Amino acid sequence: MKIVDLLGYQVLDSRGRPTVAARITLEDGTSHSAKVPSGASTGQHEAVELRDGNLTGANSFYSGLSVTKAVLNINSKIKSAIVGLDIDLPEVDNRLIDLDDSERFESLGANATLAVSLASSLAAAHQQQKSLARYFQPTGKLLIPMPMINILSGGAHANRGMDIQDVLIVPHGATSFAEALAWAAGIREAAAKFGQSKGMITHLVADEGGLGIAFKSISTACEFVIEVIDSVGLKVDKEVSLALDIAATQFFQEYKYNLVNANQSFSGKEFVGYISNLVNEFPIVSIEDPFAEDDWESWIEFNQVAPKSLQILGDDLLTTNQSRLERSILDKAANAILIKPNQNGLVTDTLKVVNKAKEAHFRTVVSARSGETEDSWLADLAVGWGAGQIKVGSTHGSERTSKWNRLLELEQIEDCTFNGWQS
Ligand code: 2PG
Ligand code: MG
Repeated sequence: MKIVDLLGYQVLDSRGRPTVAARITLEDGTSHSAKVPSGASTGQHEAVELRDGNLTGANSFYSGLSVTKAVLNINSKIKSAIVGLDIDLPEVDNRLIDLDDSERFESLGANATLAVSLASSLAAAHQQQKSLARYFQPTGKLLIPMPMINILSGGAHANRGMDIQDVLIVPHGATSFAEALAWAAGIREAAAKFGQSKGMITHLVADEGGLGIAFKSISTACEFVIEVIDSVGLKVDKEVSLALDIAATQFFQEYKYNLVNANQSFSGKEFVGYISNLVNEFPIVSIEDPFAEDDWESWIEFNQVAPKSLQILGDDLLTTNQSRLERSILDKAANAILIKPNQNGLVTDTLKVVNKAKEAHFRTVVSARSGETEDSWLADLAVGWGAGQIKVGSTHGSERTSKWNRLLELEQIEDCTFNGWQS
């Protein structure tokens, strides 16, 4: 079935900032559109998000963040290259690479390429009369991922009220996705009430729907969430554990890890010790970006001393990038990778990263961004790719619930399993 039209346009994300949407029309008259998300704590090795940077004129209200250049790339070069093709995702992605063979889509913008690549995936799934999840895995039981849910937010997502970015929970004792989400929603609610009862400011909700309570120390934040889990009658460690996104690149300056709220500063070696103590003291099953994006030495050192069962998850370190993943496999710098399609720029190449990671027995966690849209394609990708885990933020905000709700739907309508934490 042929692509008869392509339209790029600017829309808003959950932070009220512009982002790119693309809409593909097929010869049967159906249209398939997708919007791309955008990060705040971005890694410098991510594919390039093209923004206008204009502070005057029609789009100046967006403080230079408008994306009309990326949109124009879709409506000119990309449109000419793909209209008339038979819908085929790998072929569309190859055409995008032909148009921009730079390392990180510097010319077209990864926000333009991903929007088109995603819209093509949806169109290709439609052609085969399948859901997006089933397009990637046509037969067999689908794996519904274990969610990692944000309870407390800090760092770049909450005005740095807490030094680290996220304290999350992993409801690994749940026997279905629906149960896992119910537990998470209960814990998120109880956290707000508990904080309020202690006189904390709990009405400030961060970018990903978590509570933006200002905790001076990481330990106090962990203790708080543990107390809340216990208060709703769930067993800490046995049923629900903690996960942290340290997002350490954000507070790494001049070779020092500076915990500003805690008023502490560490060398790389010292911070390896600090993180080791933290994971030994608390029921933490996953730790993301404990060190800065290019501090490979600390990552490698930590990997040697960390408990074998701990998930050491690379986000800014790996940026969904094949060569950085390969380096981390060789160097034994991590054992899991966060998968964010917009760090990569193409759906097919993101899937290649997932497959490479699985081959190396790295765990894969598909992740939303802090600036999201109401689209739910991420849920289908996580399921269709058998990623095993997903991170979407908290249980608040429609840009978050659209993904959770799609997973609830897939769990109902598809032949699927929910294997738990180790899958
Ligand atoms: C992260 C993400 C999502 P951002 O660091 O993992 O939580 O944040 O999209 O701001 O990079
Ligand atoms: Mg992260």
